[in-house]
Amino acid sequence: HVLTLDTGLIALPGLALPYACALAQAIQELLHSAPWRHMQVPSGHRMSAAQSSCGVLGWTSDEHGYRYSPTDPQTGLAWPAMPAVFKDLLTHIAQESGHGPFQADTCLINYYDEQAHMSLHQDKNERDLQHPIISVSLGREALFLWGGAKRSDPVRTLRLRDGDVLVWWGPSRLNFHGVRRLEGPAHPHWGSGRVNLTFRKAG
Ligand code: MD5
Ligand code: FE
Repeated sequence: HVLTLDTGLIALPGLALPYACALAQAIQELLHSAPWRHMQVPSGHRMSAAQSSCGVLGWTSDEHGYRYSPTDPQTGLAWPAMPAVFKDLLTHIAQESGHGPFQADTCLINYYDEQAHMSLHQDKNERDLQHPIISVSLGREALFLWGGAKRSDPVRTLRLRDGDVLVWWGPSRLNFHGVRRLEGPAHPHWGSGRVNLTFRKAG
C-alpha cells in the first residue's frame, strides 16, 4: 500500500522485502569491484556511513566537493553496472507508486553501522531536479530526519524499516534530511547494520 507522508513524499512499507535475498547477493557482488569506502567531505572529515555506487554514474566526494563521476576515483574504473534485480525492483516501485517510469542512471549504496549517521543536508548535485529520488531501506531500523526547504524548518523523525521504500519528488525533493541513528535489534539476515539504496537520475 501507498502512504502519503507529505506533498511530494510517499512511502511503500516493506515493498522491497521480497527482493532482499537477491539484493544482498547483488550488493555483495558489486562490492568486489567498488568496495565500501568512507568518503572525504570538503570540511576534511570522512563520512561515517560507508558508500559504494553502481550505474552509469556514481556519487563521490573529496576535499573539493561533491559530484557525480562515470568512474570510481578509487579504482579509475567505470562503476559496476546496475544489477538486474535493482532494475526489477525499480520497475516494481514505478508500478506501485504511479510515479514512474524512473530513468535512474545511478544508485548510491550507503552502509550504516552503530556509529554512523548522516547530518541534515539537501541533495542537489543532480542535473535535473524534476526527477524523483527513490530510497530503499534494508536491514536494521533507522531514525530518519525529515525537515523542510530551510535548514531551520522543523524536523520530523520517521522510523525506516527493512524493505521500506520512499519516493520524493517536486515540492519535497529539496527538503533537508538525514539519518539520526540506527535503532532496534540487529536484523537476522543483514546483521547489526543498515543498507540504503538511493536511486537517482543524476546526469
Ligand atoms: C539514507 N540517504 O537513508 C538516505 C536516503 C543520501 C541520503 O540522504 O543523500 O545518500 S535518501 C533520502 C532523501 C533523498 C532525496 C531527498 C530527500 C531524502 N528529501 O527530500 O528528504 O541513506
Ligand atoms: Fe540525501
